[in-house]
Amino acid sequence: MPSHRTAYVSDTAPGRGALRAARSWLHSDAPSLSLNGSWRFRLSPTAPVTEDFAAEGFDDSGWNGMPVPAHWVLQGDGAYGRPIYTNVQYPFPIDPPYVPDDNPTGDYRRHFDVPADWSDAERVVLRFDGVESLFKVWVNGDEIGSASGSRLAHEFDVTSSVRPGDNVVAVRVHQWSAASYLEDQDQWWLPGIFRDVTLIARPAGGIEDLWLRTGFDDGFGRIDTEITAGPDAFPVTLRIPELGVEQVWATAADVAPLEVGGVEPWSAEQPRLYDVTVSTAAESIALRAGFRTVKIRGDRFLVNGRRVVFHGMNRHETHPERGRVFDEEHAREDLARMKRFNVNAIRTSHYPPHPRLLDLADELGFWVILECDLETHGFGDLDWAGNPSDDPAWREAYLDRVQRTVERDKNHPSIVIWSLGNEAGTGANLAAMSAWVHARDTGRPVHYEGDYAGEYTDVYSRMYASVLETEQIGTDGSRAPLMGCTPAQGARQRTKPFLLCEYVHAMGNGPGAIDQYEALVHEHPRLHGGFVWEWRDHGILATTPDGTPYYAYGGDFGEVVHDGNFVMDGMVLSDDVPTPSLHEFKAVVQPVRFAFDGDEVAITNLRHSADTSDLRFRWRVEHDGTLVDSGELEVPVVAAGESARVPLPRIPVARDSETWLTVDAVLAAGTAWAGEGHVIATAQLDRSARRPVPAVRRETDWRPNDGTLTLGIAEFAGGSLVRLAGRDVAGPRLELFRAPTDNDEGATDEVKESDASVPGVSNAELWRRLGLDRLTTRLLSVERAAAALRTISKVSAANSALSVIVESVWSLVGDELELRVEIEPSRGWLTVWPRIGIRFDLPDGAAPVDGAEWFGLGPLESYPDSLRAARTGRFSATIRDLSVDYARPQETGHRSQVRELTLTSTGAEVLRITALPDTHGRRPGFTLSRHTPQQIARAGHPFELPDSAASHLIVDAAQHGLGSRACGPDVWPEFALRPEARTIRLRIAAG
Ligand code: IPT
Repeated sequence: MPSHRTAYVSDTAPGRGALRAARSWLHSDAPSLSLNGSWRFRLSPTAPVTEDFAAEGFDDSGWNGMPVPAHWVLQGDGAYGRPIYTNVQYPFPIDPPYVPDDNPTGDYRRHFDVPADWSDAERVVLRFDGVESLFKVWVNGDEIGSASGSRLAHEFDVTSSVRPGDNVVAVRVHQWSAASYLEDQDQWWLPGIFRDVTLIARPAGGIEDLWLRTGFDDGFGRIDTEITAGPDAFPVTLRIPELGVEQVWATAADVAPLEVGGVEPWSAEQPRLYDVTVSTAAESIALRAGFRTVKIRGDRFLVNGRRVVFHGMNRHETHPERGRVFDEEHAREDLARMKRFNVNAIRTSHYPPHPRLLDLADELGFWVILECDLETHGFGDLDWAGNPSDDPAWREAYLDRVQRTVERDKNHPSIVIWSLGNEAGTGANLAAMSAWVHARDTGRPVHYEGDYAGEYTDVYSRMYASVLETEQIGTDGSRAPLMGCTPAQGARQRTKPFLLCEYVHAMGNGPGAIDQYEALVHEHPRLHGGFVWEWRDHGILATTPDGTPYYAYGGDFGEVVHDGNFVMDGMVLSDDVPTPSLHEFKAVVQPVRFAFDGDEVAITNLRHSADTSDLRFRWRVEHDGTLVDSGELEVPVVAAGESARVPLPRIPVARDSETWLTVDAVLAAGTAWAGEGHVIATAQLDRSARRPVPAVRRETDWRPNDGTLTLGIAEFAGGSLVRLAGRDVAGPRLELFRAPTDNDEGATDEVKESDASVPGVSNAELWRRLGLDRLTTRLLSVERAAAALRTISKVSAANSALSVIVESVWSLVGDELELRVEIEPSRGWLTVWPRIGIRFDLPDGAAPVDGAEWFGLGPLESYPDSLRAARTGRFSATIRDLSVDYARPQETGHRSQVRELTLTSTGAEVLRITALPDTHGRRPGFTLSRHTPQQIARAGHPFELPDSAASHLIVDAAQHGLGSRACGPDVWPEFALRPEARTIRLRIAAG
């Protein structure tokens, strides 16, 4: 039976006791004392019935140490339980507001010394910046109060309980509480005191709260100051030394808006900040103000009068060892990385981050959608029955959450939109939150995606809308109904600015089609871009029993319910490595665009407001990837939204090789986030002279043969290749399978973009049903001619009548070996195929292949719907670096449009392969890996891949696109690979 003492865990009220009103997180010179550090800690599997641990004299000598801030499940190597990952599901019965008796509860205690001179303080405040999920506080045995709202700040008045010298604080933290129903975000459940704990002396005559509402209009800055302070705080002085401002207000009644001339505006591109101090005799507050005005005019979202396009990321607070514990250095580096990849916006999904993150966003420059800590997604599976969002019993909790969100961060110029939360259905409590925000802050609009009908929000927002649907939203003429809207509501939504709060799901290898969304933004000004789901993988560093480190995902900690690797959907891997998709994003959204036209290039500046005076423009010419000339383009300064045409340099065109011009826009000087020369935009121009493709030589003297022979460097036995240049090689065999990507495994119902897909059934499942991962071969014929060998095989899978006929012709052309493979499917194949390739297996042996050099697209992997970051050039990589370490192994490493490929062993050339275009001019791609697709498909984590020193080369006539179907649209038809006849032609030589 739960005791009355623990009944409060099911209390829907957000807090009790001496909890104080929310206020800004300010940099003040008032004395404070960090209570971070080692606390005494005890974990109980259920909420203990007694609170005796809170008594001053309680003996905690038998307890262990626990760092604050930390999540207890990430400490002590499992001694304090394990993390749980769920996306939509609640990891406890849906029985609101109750939670199970099995409710891990952490009791924390520590001593602290209050300095003697704090006795002047008018008040002493104990602040918690983040505790998951409900906690109760005692000081020197006095019960102070309780609070919930894990990612929100809570301050308690502890004035009457603290004393100079030694004090004891005790905190009881429950992993589960009524509040857990409001915190069903797609992430790990990580209990504990995970943000700072601070004791603050509030001076008499100090500034309780401060809000500088800034604006910018035509060179003038505006500051509308709200000071929350007693009459004894005045006079109050506001200083902005750089602008020569020194304003003294004698009384509260005198405080009035200021207008300041000669001000430079703040923007995400030019994050101009001014140091401001606001002081009384007792306290001085330091802020960094940015001047900007946020407005919605019609269906445009404007900052300083100019339309904003969000090239954003959804950012969770996650770290493989610390979880949601903030590390400023890491966060700064992470944000600098965003800037380097042309990210200009952050949605703080789905809760306020550590308050310092907003200081960094102000300073480095991001448009921020600051989201409240709220999600009740698990009620979606109940058709939203019982959803707290529409239940008056939870109204106070909802309002408390949004008040704590807005009040804490209201001073940040980077925050341009408030978001009520995520995936919480709809209802009166959300509408009440919005009404409160509108009344409190008239300077920023309100966002909430779940308000489909647009009843209480200012921007129209959707997640994972397809390209088609997004286009329909951008178009006035479209009659297409909008999701969740009556025609009238849809018409209202079309009067607002639109953004995709989540799009292009970056799980595993993918997403594709980022460029299609980007193109729409420039065609339909109502569309304001969006926020990729999501920035980082949330892997947790773990080790296998034999000590191999890996990044754990759902299920790796034995959770009862979990959502597997759905938490590994970032553009940055858990260990900070940017994935190819982030490079693709960078290339797609590059703020400077190039259009080649004859002997000129038009350079367009798509930035919000910054001109191009911070950039230089470099060019280089390469012949088959070898540099032949380079220089700088003379480009006048191009204002935001403008273009300039400049002449191209003279380009020496080669006769026997490809000629490519590359133009880069680079930073002319270092910034806070990148060094001088950092490339922000690139384009290439193909100036190659046309060269004939050697015609296929048709042999006429074919006659049956046993297929055991030598042709140049190739040795055959029974019609099969056994050696190339003296090295054992098996193959080539038809390979139609790729280790399914997370998008291939996606089974969304919505497949209207791809008629070859089946609603509710993943393509990977269709491929497995068809046996693409277990093809078998029957040799139909072997023939030879004077200097050629021809085999014809029929390839099919057990229990399938579908087949593919593969004709391979090996021939000597002069002293060059040519392989031509004609691949022709039977009738009746209905699905898309993952690839059409031929695979060569090079077993382990002396001098194993361990790298590749190629001329083609690179340097990173690319797929038909993700080609924008790839450029034509000459590249090399180790076999290891040709694959990306996705958290769940899957297809990786495909390099498109290869012309020449050299396999190497410790730098020495082993085999040289030249790929000839097919009759449509298409060139194959390749992957080179230690593992076959079948081996990769069987592994759930990288450590499950078998040790291998073999190498597997797959030359693909084509690969299927990537799409975003793990959570969103399937591959667009143009990039979907249909079973079709293909030809691969290779010239192969010894290294
Ligand atoms: C959407 C969620 O908002 C986000 O938190 C994340 O879970 C994402 O999906 C998938 O990774 S909700 C989904 C039902 C579209």
